[in-house]
Amino acid sequence: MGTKKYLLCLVSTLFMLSIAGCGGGEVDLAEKAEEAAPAKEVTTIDPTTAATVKGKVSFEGDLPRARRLNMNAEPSCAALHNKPVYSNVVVPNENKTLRHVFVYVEKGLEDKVFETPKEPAVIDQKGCIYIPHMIGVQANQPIQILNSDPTTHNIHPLPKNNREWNESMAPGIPPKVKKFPREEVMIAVKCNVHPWMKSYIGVLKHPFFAVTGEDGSFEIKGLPPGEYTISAWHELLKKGTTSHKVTLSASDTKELDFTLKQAS
Ligand SMILES: [Cu+2]
Repeated sequence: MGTKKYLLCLVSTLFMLSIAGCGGGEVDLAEKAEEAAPAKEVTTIDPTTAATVKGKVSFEGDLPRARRLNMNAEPSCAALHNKPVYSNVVVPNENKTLRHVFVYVEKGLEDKVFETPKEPAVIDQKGCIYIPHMIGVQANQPIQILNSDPTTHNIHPLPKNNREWNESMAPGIPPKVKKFPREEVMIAVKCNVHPWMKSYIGVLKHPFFAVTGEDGSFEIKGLPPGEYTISAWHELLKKGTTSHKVTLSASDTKELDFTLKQAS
């Protein structure tokens, strides 16, 4: 895109006019317009009245068998493991709950502004898988990406609402730091070199999210009293109880359980 056309598009966006014709630059231009907007005042939450939602995410019905990852195409990856490695997509826990479910406040915080954490979230490429499999971050929070492997990876997020990029990372390379400025649940991440590598990043404008772990539970603390929609996202199990409406009074702790199943 030439400088003249670029400026034209930028100006159009700032004045909320049509950006048709700017081609693939919409995301970049929207980012620039957002950066230029005056910073809103950060919402103050009174910790003495803050509320909590917690619960667990279970599954219903049969789950697909865990898929074994075949790393034979890359002997340097296969050599990093002395036992079979399974896909992290569907991971049931012993108590019939699920790992790797992103639970978050979907609605109810639109009029509030939260400070961006300076502490980075971390994704490691280790054993030729992404660790962890799923993270949540706030918009513009730094994401530090490591390569702990003796092999080259090429990390490639596939956002729809943010700018797409990919980075080749040779062994021993210093960590890369990236950020996503706009909300997006979820951004799939792949490796251009190793087709079995996959992970997810959830980006929100607030800090009220959790990823379920070994006991399938979640806890979201510090919420101001209000009415919320709390939702659960899993890569494969997208049916069942995927969201709850909840009203939180001052200092409430409410329990919410989700039950996910596969689309039939
Ligand atoms: Cu890789």
